[in-house]
Amino acid sequence: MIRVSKLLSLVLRHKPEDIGIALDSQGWVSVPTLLNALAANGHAILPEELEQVVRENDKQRFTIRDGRIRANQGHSVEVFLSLNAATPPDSLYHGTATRFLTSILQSGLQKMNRHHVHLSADKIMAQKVGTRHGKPVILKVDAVKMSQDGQLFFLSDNGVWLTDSVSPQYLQVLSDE
Ligand code: HQG
Repeated sequence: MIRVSKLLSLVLRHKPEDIGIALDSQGWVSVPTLLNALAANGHAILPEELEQVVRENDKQRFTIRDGRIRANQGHSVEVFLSLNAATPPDSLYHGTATRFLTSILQSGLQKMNRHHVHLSADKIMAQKVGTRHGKPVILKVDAVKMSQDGQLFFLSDNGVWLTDSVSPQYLQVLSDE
C-alpha cells in the first residue's frame, strides 16, 4: 500500500512523464490511463486496489472524481488546483530540520520545489513533517497577522494550509515543551 502510494505521489505530483502520462492543467489524469501506464511500467494494480489506496491513505493525498484522479497538494509540476482562499486559524505550524533554521530565520519560509509553503494546524503533524528532514524543530506562524497584512492562505482538499511564503517576522521557534 505504501509502495503504491509513493508511486502515485511520484507520478501525480512530480514526474508523470516517468510512466508516459500527462496531467491536465488542474492535475487530473483519467483512472484507466493511469492504470494502463502503471501496468506498462511493471506496476499492474487493479482499480479496486487504487480506490483502496486513495481511500485509506493516511493523509488523504489523492482524490478520485468522475473517473479521474489527482494529488491534492505537494506538486512540483505546474498545475492549477483552483484552491479557494480561506481564513486560517490564528496560528499555524511548520516542521523543519534544525539545520535549515539559520537560513529560514534569515529569508523566511520559501516554497522551495513545491508550489506553496506547507503549514499545518497542529503541532504533531508539523513535528512529523520536520522529522522527515532530520532533527526536527517546529516554527509557529502568526497566521492572523499575515492575513491582516494581506497575505492569502489556501486550504487543500486534505487539510494542508498553503501560502506563498512566510517572512521571518511572522515566525517563532518553539522550544521543546
Ligand atoms: C525548508 C509532505 C532553507 C522547509 C509533508 C522544508 C508536507 C528552507 C524544506 C509536505 C527555507 C522543503 C511538504 C529556507 C523552507 N531556507 N530551508 N529559506 N524555506 N525550507 O518537502 O514542508 O507526505 O518541500 O522547512 O507532510 O517539509 O508529501 O516541504 O524542510 O505536508 O504528502 O525546505 O510534504 O507531505 O521540503 O513538506 P518540502 P515540507 P507528503
